[in-house]
Amino acid sequence: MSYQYILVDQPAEGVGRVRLNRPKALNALSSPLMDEVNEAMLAFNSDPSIGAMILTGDDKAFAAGADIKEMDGMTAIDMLMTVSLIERFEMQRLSKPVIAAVSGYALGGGCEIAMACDMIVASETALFGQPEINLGIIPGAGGTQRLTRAVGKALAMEIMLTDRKLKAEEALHYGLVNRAAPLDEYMDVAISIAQKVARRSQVAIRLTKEAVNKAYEMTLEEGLAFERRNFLVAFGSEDKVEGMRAFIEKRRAEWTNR
Ligand code: DAK
Repeated sequence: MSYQYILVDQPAEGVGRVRLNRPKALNALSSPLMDEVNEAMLAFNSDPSIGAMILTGDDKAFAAGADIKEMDGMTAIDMLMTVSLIERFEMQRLSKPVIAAVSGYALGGGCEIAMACDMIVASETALFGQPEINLGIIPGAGGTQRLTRAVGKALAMEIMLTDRKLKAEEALHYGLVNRAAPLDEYMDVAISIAQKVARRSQVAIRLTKEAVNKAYEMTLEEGLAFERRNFLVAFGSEDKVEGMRAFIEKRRAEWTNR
């Protein structure tokens, strides 16, 4: 499959990577680019040889937001009817974990897509923000919800109402990202985390991801019931039998993802 706005590869066994590739526009998330990301991520999600994915940009920009030049000429109804990734795409809905490797700008829709991933690795140059307020709009792809859950109401308000931007170290401090790493290391860190995920049972990984995401959407009681159900599904898997036998026999487990 050849793409115009993204690069797709497998930097390590079991790891699929999608790189946004519109450097001249700081990887602004145009509809055609979004459609390509959607297609590539869905393809990885249904490829049995892939256990985890990385979504990234380049060193200067993860993504500077939705494409303002595209949105400039659009009406609200155009926006409503546009089948764009930013409107429809939720990394969270993919069954396999997605790690955002963020360097440079992650603004507006860029920040929102990173937050919709399961983990974020930031380079030291990463800058997170929701500057929509400067354009007379508000975040529309999860910013008001995910950022608030991630960093708390007070800071989220400041970021969204005053365009305060968070550097990598601050983002780490406030729990928005998993790791902050030097520019020449952040991708290796992301790949290493993705490999750790990809080496596990895809059955158990999928059930875990699902249950963790429910923590945002359910009461504790409902969430615990959901977790118990997923636990029992995992307990009935062939990988459970293999995992426990491998432990007892002091060998590495050979997962069949069944
Ligand atoms: N869209 C289009 N082009 C962009 C862009 C963007 N978001 N960001 C940068 N570019 C382009 C610039 O126009 C420039 O292009 P040329 O003029 O060279 O043709 C090129 O990238 C380089 O940018 P600059 O010259 O501005 O570079 P600087 O280093 O001086 O500044 C900057 C970098 C990131 C601070 C600056 O470019 C900037 O402020 N960019 C805009 C950031 C921003 O406001 N982002 C939020 C966009 S609004 C929705 C859900 C969500 C959304 C929409 C709909 N629905 C549910 C439907 C999301 C909205 C947003 O993300």
